[in-house]
Amino acid sequence: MLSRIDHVGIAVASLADTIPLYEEAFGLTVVHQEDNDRQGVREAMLLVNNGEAGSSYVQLLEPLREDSPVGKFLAKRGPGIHHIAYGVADIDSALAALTTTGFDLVNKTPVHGTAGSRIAFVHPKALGGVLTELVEAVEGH
Ligand code: CMX
Ligand code: CO
Repeated sequence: MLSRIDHVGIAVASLADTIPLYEEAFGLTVVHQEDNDRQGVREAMLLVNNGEAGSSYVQLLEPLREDSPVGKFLAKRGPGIHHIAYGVADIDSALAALTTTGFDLVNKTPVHGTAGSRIAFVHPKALGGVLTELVEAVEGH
């Protein structure tokens, strides 16, 4: 079902303060930045690798609102790893399979993700405390 690790989502208080750390430490560059109002985040995608199965990224997430998932996470736990995201070729069939096997989905149908991708989250309580995102990327991302 999974084709790759698409990204690791990291909660940060400030994109402006954190992006330079990844540039300096690993020479990564921001290849995409957007506000996703529905998710309550301003995000920066830093490319790690373009692989055969698709690309992988570090996703830095700054909250747009205190009552958003990332805003609440920062208040409770501070900055750090927020979620892991796996690439899938067909998110509809992946969600159907998870529903059949009884996993608690945050999104029962896909919602809008980075750069026009279709995404859905599995609840962290269902996967040993790890918030997990599935990503069906747009061709070329
Ligand atoms: N990782 C692991 N556990 C998490 C978590 C995370 N990122 N976020 C919340 N939790 C845990 C909390 O610690 C808490 O556990 P306890 O009950 O043991 O204290 C429990 O989940 C409930 O936490 P909460 O703060 O009350 O949060 P909510 O129930 O309101 O929301 C969740 C939790 C997963 C439904 C919400 O964070 C969500 O909808 N996440 C998916 C959307 C998202 O994260 N969007 C931002 C990223 C966008 C992107 O990647 O593009
Ligand atoms: Co993500």
